[in-house]
Amino acid sequence: MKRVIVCLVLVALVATTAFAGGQGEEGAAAAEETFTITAGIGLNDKSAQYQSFEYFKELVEENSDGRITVDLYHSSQLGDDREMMEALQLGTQEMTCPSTAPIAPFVDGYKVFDLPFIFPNEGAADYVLDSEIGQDLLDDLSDIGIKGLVYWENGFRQLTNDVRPVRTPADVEGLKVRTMENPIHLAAWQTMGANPTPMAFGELFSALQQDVVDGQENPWGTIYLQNFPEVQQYTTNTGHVYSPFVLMIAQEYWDNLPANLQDVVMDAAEKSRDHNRDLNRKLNAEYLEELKDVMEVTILSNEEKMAFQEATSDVYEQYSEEIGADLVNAVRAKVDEYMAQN
Ligand code: TK8
Repeated sequence: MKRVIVCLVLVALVATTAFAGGQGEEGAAAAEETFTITAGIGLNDKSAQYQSFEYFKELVEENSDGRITVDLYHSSQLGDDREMMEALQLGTQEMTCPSTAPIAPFVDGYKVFDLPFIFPNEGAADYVLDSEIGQDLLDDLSDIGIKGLVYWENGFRQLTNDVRPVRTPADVEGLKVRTMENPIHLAAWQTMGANPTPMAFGELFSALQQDVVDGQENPWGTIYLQNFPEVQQYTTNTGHVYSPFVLMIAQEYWDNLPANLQDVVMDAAEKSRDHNRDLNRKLNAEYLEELKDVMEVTILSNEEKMAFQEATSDVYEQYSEEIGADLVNAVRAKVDEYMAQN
């Protein structure tokens, strides 16, 4: 009997050691698993957005001890904003950073950022985007298989065209303006008498070059770095919409990252957000000065800007219901809160 018990104890010991060892081997393998993030954007490699992604890459690769590699692609090499979002949904790409406008057809609430003049300045935009309002919209992306990490900045959008100088809404009459693929942008230019055409960003330069469209609207840095002055003669500081970018990752890919690596990615996202905003604002101001040497730049007075705000005010009524009056009012209240403090 004693011999049987000794044998049983020995078998149990061997089994435990084998299991523990196996568990240890499995645990060690998981701790060494490596990950590759393929990330694409539409702007080129001189943009503040790409430089911010390079900073994000540096932080992630360093703080994951090399367990995560980030491969970056720019200039719509992997597709336009909508196509890259669809690639995240399909699992064929891990990250992208579109403007919020092309997100709106996927998630209604994002249309609130397309309401003309809803943000009076960058500080108010930051205050809303980094509040629970912005976080709720980031969380809403999980409904379409995407995790929204943080907001970066595209910036205030300025009109360019190659037909005439624009100083009043009447000057926009009949202009074929390319817009992002978003109904509110179309409505805003239509209400001013323009002839807007939705188009992916990657097709824009050749459309301007071939006069398929007369004009477009983007922040100063994009206008300068995408060489639009080669095909556009006039620009005006309309500042009609503030465009956020959303730094996003495929939800399934995020869910499969170990918790400590999720922390590394989120930390890098937050640090690169702050870096991006500072850099983007600095470069947009610098590029406006550069543009004054190569384009006819019309600088509107506050009163003249107000004329564009009044000319597009109908768009609010037209879309507040669709977006949800609660969300529109919440954003406006948050903006008022910021303006009252600053
Ligand atoms: C780049 C676009 C671009 C946007 C546009 O991917 O489409 O005009 O302003 O920055 O997101």
